[in-house]
Amino acid sequence: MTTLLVLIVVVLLAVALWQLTKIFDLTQVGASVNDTQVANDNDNKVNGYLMFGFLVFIYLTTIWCLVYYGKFPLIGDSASAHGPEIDNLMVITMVLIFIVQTITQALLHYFAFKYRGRQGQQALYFADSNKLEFIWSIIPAIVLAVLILYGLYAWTNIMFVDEKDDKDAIVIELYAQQFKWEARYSGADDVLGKANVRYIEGVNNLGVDLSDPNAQDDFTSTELHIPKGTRVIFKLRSQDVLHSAYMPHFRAQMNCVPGMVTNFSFIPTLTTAEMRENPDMIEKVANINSIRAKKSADLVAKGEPALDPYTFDYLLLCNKICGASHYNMQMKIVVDTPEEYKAWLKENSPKTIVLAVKTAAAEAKAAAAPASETKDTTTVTSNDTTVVANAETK
Ligand SMILES: [Cu+2]
Repeated sequence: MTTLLVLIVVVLLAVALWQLTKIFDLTQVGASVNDTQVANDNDNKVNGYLMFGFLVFIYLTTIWCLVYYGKFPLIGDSASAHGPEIDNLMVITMVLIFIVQTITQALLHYFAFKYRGRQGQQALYFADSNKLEFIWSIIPAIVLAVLILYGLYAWTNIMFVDEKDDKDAIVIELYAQQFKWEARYSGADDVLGKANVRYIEGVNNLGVDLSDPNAQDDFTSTELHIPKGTRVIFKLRSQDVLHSAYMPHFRAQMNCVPGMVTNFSFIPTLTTAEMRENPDMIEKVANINSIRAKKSADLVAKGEPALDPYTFDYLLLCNKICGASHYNMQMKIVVDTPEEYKAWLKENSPKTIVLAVKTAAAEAKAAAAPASETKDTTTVTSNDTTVVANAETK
C-alpha cells in the first residue's frame, strides 16, 4: 500500500513539474531567447561529449559487474565428465563477446563524437564499397560458423553416447509434476517398467504399469542418489505441463514433455562430500551463511526463530516457468561413492511401487472393515488386495 502511495505521489510530482515548465515557457514569450528546435553547434558539442560520458559509464558498469558478480557464474568445477566441455564453450563465447563489444562500443562512441554536427562539416562516407561490406560480413560469418560448429560438435559428443558401450550405466526416471520431482529406479533388472498417465491411481502416482514384469522391482525416491564414476541415463517424463530438468552443477538440462520420454545422460565426477570440500564452494557457502547470520539476528530481535545454517547440496531444479510454485520445484541430488550408493540401494530397493500399492489397498480395506474383524483377517486381507490391486490397474 505504501509503495502504491509513493508511486502516486511521484507521478503527481512529475505532472506538476511538467505543468510548471509549460508556465515558465509561456512567461518567456517575447523575450529574446533562442527557442529554435534545431540543434546548434554548441548543443551538438555537448551531445558529443555526453557520448564519451556514456562510454565511460558502460565500461565502468561492466568492470563493476565483473568485480562484484564475477564469482557467481558456475564456471569451472563442474561435477560431470562432460562439464569442462560446456564450460569451455561458455568461456570462449563470453570472451569473444566481451572483446568485440569493448572495441565496437569504443568505435561507435568515438565516431559519434568525431562527426558531431558542425556548421559546414560533412562526415566521411562511402555510398557503396564492396570491399568494406565484404570485410564486415565475412569476419562475423567465419567467427559464428566456428562457434556454431564447435557447439554442435560438443552437443553431439554429450548427447549421442553409445549407451550400449556403458554396460554399468544406471537408468533412472525423473518424473515431473506441478510442483515436485520424483525419481524412479529400475531395480535389480535395470529396466524401467512401462508407465502411462492413465495408470495413475492412489499411491501409484507415476502411473507405473503394475502388470509389467519389469515394473515389479521399480521403486521411487524423493531424493536422487547417483554414484560417482558411473554413467546415469535419465528418462524424463512430465505429468502435466512442460517442465525442464536442470542440474546446474552437472551442466545438464533437458525438457520434460507430457506424452513423451526425453533422455539425458552424464557421468558424475565429484561426490557431494568432495564438492563441499572445494575451496570455491567453501567460500560460496560461507558467503551465504554470513547473509543468513545477519538475517537471523534481525529475526531473533523480532522474537522469531533463527535460520538454519546452509550446507551445500546438489539440486535438480525446474527451469521452465510451469506455474505458481515453479520457483520451489526442486529435488536434492546426492552423489555417493559406489559403496555408499550400493548401501542406499540395499536400504531402499525393497520399497517397491507394487508393494506400496498393495499396502495402501490393504490399509484401505482394513479401514473399511468392521473393527472386530480387522484383527484376525490381516493375512486374508493382504491376499485379497493383490487381486484388487491388479484388477484396478487393468
Ligand atoms: Cu516445473
